[in-house]
Amino acid sequence: MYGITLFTLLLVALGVVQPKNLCPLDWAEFKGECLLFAKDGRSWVDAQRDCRSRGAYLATDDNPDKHNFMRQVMSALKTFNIDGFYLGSDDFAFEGTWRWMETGFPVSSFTAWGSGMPQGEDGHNCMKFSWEDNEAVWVDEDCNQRRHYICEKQAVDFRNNTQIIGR
Ligand SMILES: [Ca+2]
Repeated sequence: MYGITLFTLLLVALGVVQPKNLCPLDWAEFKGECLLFAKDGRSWVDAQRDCRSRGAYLATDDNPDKHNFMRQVMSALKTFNIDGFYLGSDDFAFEGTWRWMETGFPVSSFTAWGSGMPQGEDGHNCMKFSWEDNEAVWVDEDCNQRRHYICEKQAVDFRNNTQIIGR
């Protein structure tokens, strides 16, 4: 627990976690969603399982504002050598067809693939954040690799125990 508390204090100090009771301890809040940047490393399937056990799912990165927010958090964590986070998209079903776990919709309007990505290999079917120069970009990773990961769920106002709509 010491490590988790220290981690939270770090994020608060960096201004990327706003302690407004909208998200559980250790989760960052952004526009009505809670994001957990997991410090431990898991395979993509195990990461997804861990997110589900928290009532969440592997995160969706589908618009520039959210992308920039996650980039900001990851930039802070990078200085502590916490790097490379799985996202909630894969091309298991059809090679080259990437879908978001959250909605089942194809990855389409917003994309952030790195140069030459995705590699388009059967052995690389899971989306992961990586750094390309100073930009956070997607790469298609070997799903068996143990990586950090980002869980996401809707923010809840714990004072009223109601879902935050339209924030
Ligand atoms: Ca693939």
